[in-house]
Amino acid sequence: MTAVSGYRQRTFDLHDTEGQLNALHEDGFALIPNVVPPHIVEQARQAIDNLKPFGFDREGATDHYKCVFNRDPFWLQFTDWPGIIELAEASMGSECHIIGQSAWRSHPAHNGWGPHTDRLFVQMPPDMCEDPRFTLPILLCTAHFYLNDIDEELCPTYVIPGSHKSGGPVKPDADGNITYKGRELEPVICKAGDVLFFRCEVWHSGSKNRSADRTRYLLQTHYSNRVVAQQFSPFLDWQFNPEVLSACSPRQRRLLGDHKPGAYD
Ligand SMILES: O=C(O)CCC(=O)C(=O)O
Repeated sequence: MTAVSGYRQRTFDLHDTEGQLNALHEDGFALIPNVVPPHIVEQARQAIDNLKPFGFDREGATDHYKCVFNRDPFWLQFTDWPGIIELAEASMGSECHIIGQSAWRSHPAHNGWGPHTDRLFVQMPPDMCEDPRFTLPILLCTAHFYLNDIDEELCPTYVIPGSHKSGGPVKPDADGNITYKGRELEPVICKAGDVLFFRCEVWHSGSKNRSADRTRYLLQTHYSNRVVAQQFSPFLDWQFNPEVLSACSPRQRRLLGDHKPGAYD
């Protein structure tokens, strides 16, 4: 763990896979500063500006483009970014793969508020989930690559540390407040190039863009254990882009689904 000033959550060195993995089990997420250098942050923002919507993409106050890895080999680097891929493999297995990759532009009218979990594979009482004899397996995670400095105005992601151990969905109390074990949703304030890697059961939310004229740029790479099916939009009409496939390293091909043959491997 590294103590970096200006962060509200604990942060981890990019290559501290063990510390990050422990954080996924304890807090439900790991915040990792200084992952993507400024020139690649800038290239990614420009590449998002050049995206054209198709299929289930949407544009408006929030522009949301799905499976961008299939549009240009540029995006492949965000599937196996050094340090991040080690955490994906340590948490979801050496045959883990991506189930999607989403690019966002959140303009001033964007309102992403809506506390949720991304997926609950099992539900159980909190005392069972919190029992130290039990470890909730990590099957699905998302890496947020932030492409701006994020402050309270620029739609930070919110998280409740430890809430993946609730064993269930987001549950407001009788007064409508959302807390878990006394902790509230807290904003992840961070820098351009930082990564928030979080598991699917943690209670989290997007939020409003309260700035006058700034747009948040975000890239999400969604990972899962191999047993979780890939969900590539536009689904039935999905076709791999040959230019992207031919640019892949063997590891990137595996992340796109080129696994060892065998249903249980
Ligand atoms: O916009 C954000 O920061 C959060 C996005 C989110 O919650 C999600 O994609 O599940």
